[in-house]
Amino acid sequence: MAVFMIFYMLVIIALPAHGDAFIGVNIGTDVTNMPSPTEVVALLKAQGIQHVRLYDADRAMLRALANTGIRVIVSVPNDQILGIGQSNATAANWVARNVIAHVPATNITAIAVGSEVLTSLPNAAPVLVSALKFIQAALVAANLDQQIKVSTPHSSSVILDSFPPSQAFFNKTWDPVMVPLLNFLQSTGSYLMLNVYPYYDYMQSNGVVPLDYALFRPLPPNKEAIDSNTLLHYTNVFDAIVDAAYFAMSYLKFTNIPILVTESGWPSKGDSSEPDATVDNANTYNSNLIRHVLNNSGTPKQPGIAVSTYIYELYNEDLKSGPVSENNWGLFYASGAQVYTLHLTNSGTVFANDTTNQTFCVAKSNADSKMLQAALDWACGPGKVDCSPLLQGQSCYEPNSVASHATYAINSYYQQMAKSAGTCDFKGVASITTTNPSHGSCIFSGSGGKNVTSVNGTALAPSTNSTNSGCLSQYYNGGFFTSTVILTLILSVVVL
Ligand SMILES: *[C@@H]1O[C@H](CO)[C@@H](O)[C@H](O)[C@H]1NC(C)=O
Ligand SMILES: *[C@@H]1O[C@H](CO)[C@@H](O)[C@H](O)[C@H]1NC(C)=O
Ligand SMILES: *[C@@H]1O[C@H](CO)[C@@H](O)[C@H](O)[C@H]1NC(C)=O
Ligand SMILES: *[C@@H]1O[C@H](CO)[C@@H](O)[C@H](O)[C@H]1NC(C)=O
Ligand SMILES: *[C@@H]1O[C@H](CO)[C@@H](O)[C@H](O)[C@H]1NC(C)=O
Ligand SMILES: *[C@@H]1O[C@H](CO)[C@@H](O)[C@H](O)[C@H]1NC(C)=O
Ligand SMILES: *[C@@H]1O[C@H](CO)[C@@H](O)[C@H](O)[C@H]1NC(C)=O
Ligand SMILES: *[C@@H]1O[C@H](CO)[C@@H](O)[C@H](O)[C@H]1NC(C)=O
Ligand SMILES: CC(=O)N[C@H]1CO[C@H](CO)[C@@H](O)[C@@H]1O
Repeated sequence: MAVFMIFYMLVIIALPAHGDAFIGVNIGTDVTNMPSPTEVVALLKAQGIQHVRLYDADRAMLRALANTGIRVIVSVPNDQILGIGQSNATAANWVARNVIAHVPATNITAIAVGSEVLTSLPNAAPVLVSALKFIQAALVAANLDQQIKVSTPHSSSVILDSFPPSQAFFNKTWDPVMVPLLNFLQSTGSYLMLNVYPYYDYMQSNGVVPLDYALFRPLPPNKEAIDSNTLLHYTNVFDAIVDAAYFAMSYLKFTNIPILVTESGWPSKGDSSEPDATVDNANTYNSNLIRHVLNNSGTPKQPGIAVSTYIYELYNEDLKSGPVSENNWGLFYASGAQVYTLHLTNSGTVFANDTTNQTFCVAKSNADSKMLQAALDWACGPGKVDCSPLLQGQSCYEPNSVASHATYAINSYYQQMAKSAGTCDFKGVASITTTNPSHGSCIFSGSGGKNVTSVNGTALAPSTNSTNSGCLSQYYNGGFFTSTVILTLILSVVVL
């Protein structure tokens, strides 16, 4: 046991920590009304998506992604692998046209050479490693090999006997490719790209894999899967598959190659033979997956080692053939509308549009306007709310009424105080609502989970007992506002 522990610790130490795990999204384009690259990028920005994988290296898309800060994996489509794997000149051309032409404006971080080549295009397998090496050589020549990694995404079906994970190994048929490939990934500091689909494991298991286990839902302790060789507990299928890949690599004596999950997801709709392809399950899987990845907990075998993951996928691809589920893996329709709203409140910065628990503090409709004025002045003064959007010409000036301005200010205060109890009262003129009061370009704090100003103010909002009546009306003046904000602000501090 002691020997085992030491070995185990060495394995952990050997794996380079690649910083925090992130969530990315795959962008498939088999869509009837595929949005323009500009529209795609607008959606990515609105959703806070910072990492994407393309299935090709589309020029217009790469241009639209320029100067956005979004990190991009480009792909060599499967039908170009034979050519690239047989000619270093072809590979160098591909890199020049599809990579060198776009960096550094477009932040290309990796090249995925093909997609599930071993299982979907086995006749290209003999040249797969050559293709990776030729592309790597072209990156080295351009001095881009430090910032751009080269790898190739695998189907998890290349891993056999994947439960218990400690007994997993790669299908030996592919050892002649896998061994040089892992050597390449190790020597270039790249990662194993793996597509992880608990949905298919669940579907193919004929009831052996519980749905909750596939969906990251809590299991009763007696149903938790335990690897009897390592005594590691598995609470979800995703971790078990990733660990099976780590074990399959160590079986071939590779212990320091990180894993990047290039695809994972759940379909929201299926035909009659796919009863678990539902909106609820898709939402549960993807929401839990995102939380799990961003929590940085790693896997039972490699705790704390980031397993960054790209969700499959951004859009529903209605043009894909196959069962109905093939057209329903997306988070969005081509229109940009959500297929479902992920349950992600407060869990991170991507997909920040969960409105499930969103609450706002607003002025009551029958509130006395003097009391509202007092609340407004208090929030913008001692409450330390940034009320500049209420100034004339700014986004929340219109409608220029005391009720509207007070609502903006007291809501900002409420969000700033992390919605804690008692911070939405203001002598009884305020109340909590779930309706987002944002209008036009006036975005209320707390909408979309974004722009929630950090808690800096230490003053407490006037409650039922406050005697502060507020006398300065710098944020509402019935239309006679003059630009003496700074002066009045100073005055208000002195007066209060
Ligand atoms: C998500 O929120 C952003 C603002 O944070 C907004 O621009 C975007 O339209 C929202 N997306 C959806 C689908 O509601
Ligand atoms: C291709 O490989 C040959 C032989 O190794 C080498 O001489 C040549 O420079 C390479 N060409 C490119 C474009 O990398
Ligand atoms: C590109 O992405 C890498 C990896 O996330 C990051 O370290 C780098 O700062 C980015 N470069 C630019 C110019 O944004
Ligand atoms: C291993 O891969 C070969 C080639 O794709 C395939 O024919 C065979 O069925 C696989 N073995 C298993 C056990 O899946
Ligand atoms: C988050 O990580 C911590 C330890 O890193 C772990 O105890 C906790 O269970 C994780 N939470 C989730 C939701 O995975
Ligand atoms: C919403 O709030 C309830 C009660 O506080 C909590 O149990 C639930 O997890 C929250 N939902 C989300 C999506 O955050
Ligand atoms: C919070 O206060 C600190 C120290 O006073 C200041 O540096 C920081 O900028 C403030 N943050 C915000 C969002 O106002
Ligand atoms: C309000 O006044 C009552 C009675 O004077 C007192 O018991 C209570 O603590 C006060 N509440 C606050 C928030 O000051
Ligand atoms: C939606 C929205 O209002 N976003 C804003 C959040 O805050 C940042 C910086 O404070 C702005 O740049 C965004 O426009």
